[in-house]
Amino acid sequence: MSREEFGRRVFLSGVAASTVGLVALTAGQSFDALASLNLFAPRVKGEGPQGLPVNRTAAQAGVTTSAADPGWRLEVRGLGATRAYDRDALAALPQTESVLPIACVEGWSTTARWRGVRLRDLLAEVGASRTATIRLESLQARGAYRTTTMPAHYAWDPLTLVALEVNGEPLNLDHGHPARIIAPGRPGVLQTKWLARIEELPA
Ligand SMILES: Nc1nc2c(c(=O)[nH]1)N[C@H]1C(S)=C(S)[C@@H](COP(=O)(O)O)O[C@H]1N2
Ligand SMILES: [Mo]
Repeated sequence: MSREEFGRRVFLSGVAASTVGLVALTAGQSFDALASLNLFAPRVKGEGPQGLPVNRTAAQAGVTTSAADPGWRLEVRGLGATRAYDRDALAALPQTESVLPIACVEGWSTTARWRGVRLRDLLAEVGASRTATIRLESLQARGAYRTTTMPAHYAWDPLTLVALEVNGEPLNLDHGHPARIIAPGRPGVLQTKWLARIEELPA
């Protein structure tokens, strides 16, 4: 097991353990109890829509029009096949819930309950290789965070989602509507919002 893989397993088991503990402690309470999982106390706890801080708004990213466009499609491009999904098509696929943090280098971390389509399901649909690096691209036209590459072991992790919802509601525009990536063990900067394209890179 590589060092990176080991670190990730430790992280994942930590999430699993804290989730179990949380359920035990908060059975019957609202899920807002997750706010207590904030690791570094954000600038203002729970600040931002849907109980989650926003680092860059849709307006700041210049995507208010493109992200709200009913003609939006998520393009999934494998080396051998391409598919496109509108939001309804994504919502019609099997949905998975992942409880995962956004951990921003600016000094806050907030755990949320995400719901959406497993990235691995979309990759399998276009016949992507299980070892290929994946490129994620945002509607955002400019800026360092508009795109990221994801190693295969994150892309095929069953917790990694193309999220459509957070904390029981459709994603707010500022949190990445219509769809964003949420993956375990990756810094916030790599959790790409306002997804436009998912691409299998050549080996
Ligand atoms: N397209 C895009 N995705 C992005 C960003 C961005 O500026 N543009 N910021 C990243 C950073 S630094 C963080 S911490 C998280 C914050 O997600 P949130 O605003 O939904 O809390 O989004 C990430 N995804
Ligand atoms: Mo961030």
